[in-house]
Amino acid sequence: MGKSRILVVGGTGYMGRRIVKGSLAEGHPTYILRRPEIGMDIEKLQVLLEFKRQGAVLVEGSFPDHQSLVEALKQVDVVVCTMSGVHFRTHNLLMQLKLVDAIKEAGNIKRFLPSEFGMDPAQMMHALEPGRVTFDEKMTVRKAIEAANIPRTYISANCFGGYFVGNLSQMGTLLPPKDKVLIYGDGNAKAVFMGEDDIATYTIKSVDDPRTLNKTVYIRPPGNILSQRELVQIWENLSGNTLEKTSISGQDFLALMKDADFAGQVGLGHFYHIFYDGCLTSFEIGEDGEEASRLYLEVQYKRMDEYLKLYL
Ligand code: NDP
Ligand code: GO6
Repeated sequence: MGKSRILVVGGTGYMGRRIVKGSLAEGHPTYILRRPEIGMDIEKLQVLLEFKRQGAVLVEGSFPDHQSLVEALKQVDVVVCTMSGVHFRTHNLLMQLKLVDAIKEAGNIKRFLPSEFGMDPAQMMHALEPGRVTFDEKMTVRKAIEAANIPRTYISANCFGGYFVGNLSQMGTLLPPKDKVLIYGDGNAKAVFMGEDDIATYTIKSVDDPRTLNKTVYIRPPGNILSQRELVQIWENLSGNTLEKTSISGQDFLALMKDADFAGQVGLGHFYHIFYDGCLTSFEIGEDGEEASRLYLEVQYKRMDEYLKLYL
């Protein structure tokens, strides 16, 4: 059996471009949706042209144009969507419903991976407003996929290193603090931190795997299950610099919401669930799930000491 043809939707985005890279690296015939809405976005176009140079096929298609999506889908076997999450009150994730309709009509798609790549939305039924919109929309998309009986895999990738590790999980910055670090509560809730390239590698491995059919793949490798305090300790060891730690109570943390803009409120809610509730590790992976590092033992996933070295 040959490698499936993969269409990446959202291929110029943060996770999408890594998925494209991973797909090409694994030798999958790789297709990227090229949207006419690209307009004058020269950076996006250059990313696409570089992927084309590396062997990807660019296929034109637009969300408002149903038939164009159907035609694009007919050329491939698998669809990985990395549509943007909720950032500025634009409900991008629900645009995937159009993709679901097109997949239904095309009828040839062997596996669909919708845009998830974070916390498992099925575990977030009690999430706080307004951040819960991310999970609600992802669940709406799941319902549509399941109602249409589309073969699928959901990837729960936990915390992207770029947003949660380089900054020692400090909000509003992407770089490590120099003197002081804010610790969430006792700092001992266990989270899961991942290098983005490894998320892409595990994602691509799962697309042709019968073991992941209609399942959620949790990327939760044992070496990357860490508390915020452990993450800070790794950085202190690497940098040789001890940071002053101040703890913020859950109540005080949530009170920050009233002065935050929409995106900030979404972020605060997500951070609260991760670092105070410990929502990434508070459940066992059940019958409907698989853990990625147990499926793909050959992947040498990046540990967070290695990841943080980039920030020295
Ligand atoms: P990006 O914000 O980088 O956007 C990805 C792509 O979405 C864009 O490149 C674009 O595709 C497409 N897109 C945006 N707006 C539209 C639109 N109006 N119509 C059609 N396409 C659109 O996304 P991320 O990579 O940050 O997020 C991908 C997923 O990962 C989301 O589900 C998000 O929730 C999750 N995530 C998880 C994180 C974690 O720590 N676990 C961190 C950040 C995100 P094109 O390339 O075609 O222009
Ligand atoms: C990442 C962020 C970082 C927000 C997920 C505000 C969906 C998920 C781990 O877009 O809101 O500073 O699971 O000030 O399922 C954003 C979101 C993180 C990035 C969380 C995310 C994680 C989305 C910030 C900030 C570094």
